[in-house]
Amino acid sequence: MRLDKTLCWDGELTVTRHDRETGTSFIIRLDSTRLGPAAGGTRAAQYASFGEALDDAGRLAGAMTLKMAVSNLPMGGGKSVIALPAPRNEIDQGTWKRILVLHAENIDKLGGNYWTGPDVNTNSSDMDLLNDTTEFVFGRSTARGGAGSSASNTSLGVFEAMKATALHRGLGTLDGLTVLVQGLGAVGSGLAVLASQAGARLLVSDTDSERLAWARQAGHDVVEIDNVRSTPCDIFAPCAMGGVIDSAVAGELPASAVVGAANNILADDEAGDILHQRGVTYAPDFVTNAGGAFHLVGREVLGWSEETVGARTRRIGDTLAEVYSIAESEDIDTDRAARILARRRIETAGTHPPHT
Ligand code: NAD
Ligand code: PPY
Repeated sequence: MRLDKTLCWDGELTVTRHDRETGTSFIIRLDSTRLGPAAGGTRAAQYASFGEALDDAGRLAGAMTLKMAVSNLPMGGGKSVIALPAPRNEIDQGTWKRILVLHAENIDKLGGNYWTGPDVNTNSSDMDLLNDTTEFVFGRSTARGGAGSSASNTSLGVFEAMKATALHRGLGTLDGLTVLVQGLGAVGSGLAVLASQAGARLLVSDTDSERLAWARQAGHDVVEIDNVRSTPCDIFAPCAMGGVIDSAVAGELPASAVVGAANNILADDEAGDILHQRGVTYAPDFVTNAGGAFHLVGREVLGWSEETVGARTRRIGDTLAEVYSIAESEDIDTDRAARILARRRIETAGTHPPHT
């Protein structure tokens, strides 16, 4: 029997459903429950094929496992993908509500083995709606007793990662460095503000002209979408979508370091190695963007105060220092080094039964 690559995924469980009425496909992938129930957000997007959506969910779920482990959070990794029949902004409110109710039913059937949260194209109001049908939801609005948006804490974590990486790379503080932020959404805009306050010169890029208007007003220079990966900068910060650095881009990227919020920044296994060989320091995304997980899991599972969430998020720089030290001593790229650190933590933590 010849097996399709997409189906030879080595995570724990895949759940799929199709809704003929809206033309929507639903995917939930549980990569690992070794450290606790699988957790990870719900991404809503259009995909070229069902296979692509399935692959994306698998890669995103795998990144959640690594993120939780490397961050010492007592959760496993999972992710949901809602493959939409049209762009999100073209879907009317009634259809969107139906889509969320069906998704919530799927989550509920997993009985707490998977907890969702916000991701690209879903927010706290959507989490409130899911919570009408299922309890297994992080990131509801504060009015509904949830932790609310995780974006500002994610920005803080990426900012800490940027400072630690600049120091490690011998660039010093952010003062006077050129930082290129790709994607001025909830996380990227917060990061841009923090980096600018720290004295960085900002270059920014977004497909949404309204977001650029804000940046122009703040005095930041705009880079055309197609020129982002060829524009010289000290630190490149991908904060839009994943897969922005493949081997070809890695071979030419005119930056000294890459530190961003997007999940799965590297498009292939070779890209990390090529950056390493060229002396471009890559801060692994599942380490740098863990501020969102600290916020959601910290507030809603571990009972942390906002201060504790902030303090734990500021320690992302220490975790990165550990990653860079492993990379140097083993002479491997930083993505591999971070995976080693995460796996060590998974292996030493043992197996946790679901719901604990
Ligand atoms: P968002 O949707 O608020 O922002 C994304 C921004 O990127 C938007 O402004 C969009 O217009 C822009 N964009 C899309 N395609 C682009 C392109 N080709 N070039 C330039 N800009 C483009 O999302 P967000 O919450 O800010 O998250 C950003 C990234 O960080 C996502 O990949 C997300 O998975 C990841 N992330 C977010 C969190 C969180 O707490 N929000 C946590 C971890 C990881
Ligand atoms: C992410 O950090 O990529 C997420 O998907 C957000 C999240 C984090 C922890 C639990 C649920 C969702």
